[in-house]
Amino acid sequence: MTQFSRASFLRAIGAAAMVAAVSLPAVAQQPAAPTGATLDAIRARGTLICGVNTGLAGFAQPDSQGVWRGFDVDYCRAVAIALFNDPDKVRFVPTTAQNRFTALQSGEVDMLARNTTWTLSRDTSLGFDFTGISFYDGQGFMVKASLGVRSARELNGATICVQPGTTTEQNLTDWARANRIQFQPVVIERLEEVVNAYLSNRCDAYTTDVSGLAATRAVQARPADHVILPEVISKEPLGPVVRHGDQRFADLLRWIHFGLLTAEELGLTSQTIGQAAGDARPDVQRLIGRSGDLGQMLGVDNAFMVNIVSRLGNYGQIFERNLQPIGVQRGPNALWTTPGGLQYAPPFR
Ligand SMILES: N[C@@H](CCC(=O)N[C@@H](CS)C(=O)NCC(=O)O)C(=O)O
Repeated sequence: MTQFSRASFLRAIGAAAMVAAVSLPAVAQQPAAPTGATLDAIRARGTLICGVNTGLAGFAQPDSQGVWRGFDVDYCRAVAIALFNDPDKVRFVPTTAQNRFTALQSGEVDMLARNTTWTLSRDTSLGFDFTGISFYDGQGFMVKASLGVRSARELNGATICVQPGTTTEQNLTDWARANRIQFQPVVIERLEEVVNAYLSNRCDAYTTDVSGLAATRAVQARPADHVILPEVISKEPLGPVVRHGDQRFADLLRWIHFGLLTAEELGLTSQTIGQAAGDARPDVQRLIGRSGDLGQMLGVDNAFMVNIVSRLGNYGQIFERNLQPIGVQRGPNALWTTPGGLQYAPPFR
């Protein structure tokens, strides 16, 4: 036991009401949606209903005018552009880590564009389809700089704040067991409350996806007072999710993501894609819908990628606009053509 042992455990006992057993999300197995049902429903309604985070800077958060902004938000807007040529034909529904899956299963939302990790059980028994990996992430820990902790290995005996219904909660248990680290979980459902618990020293560390830590740190009065420890203890491939069985909707989301990557790969930006008709490269002609009828194959306008990229930018532009302000680097989310980059789109043809 280290510096954390006694004081930490006493604090944890004080917060006993907040401490729950490590739990799995209360979601049931769900029958698959009929193919095309979601797309038909969205078209009939005239609006996409997108499940997003309750508020994570850079990913999904209403601005001072109440307009939703962020990386995940742009994925929702891209779908609305493909379907309605209008980025505002979206109703954003905030979902917590715990209630996001029931929201999707019950049909309350059409899709999730929300830091949700692709796992086997979510893909199968929860009845979902992950449509790609829009953001490669991993789980980390954040502590107050004043603690002087430099490594997660020093967290033996610590109280650790975590949200339920997450891979975070499961990884934390696995990691602690594998590394023989004792910890006291403080499990709190609402993001704001879990962050407040960390800020008010009810826990020594806060753990979630590193992107979530960066987003939380960026909005603190003094970000430098918080340190993200170097250990990344898991793989968290995040991406948009739909209900199982609705392949036409899943295909559309999948190829929007690949189209955004392809635009970046081809050097087409929000500023240039509108003038790309004269670009003789066959790949460009297909992406902008002047050959190949690829949009039609997805049930949308052949110019859907021009409409999306001209308004939102390509993948790199969406990334930089939303995530540079919170200090997130491209890292593994660089294109595959850059060393260390994992973002790769199959042929857009
Ligand atoms: N990627 C993980 C964690 C996702 C997650 O929900 N993280 C928290 C902390 S960043 C979050 O977004 N909470 C927002 C909320 O519950 O409103 C998962 O899919 O289980």
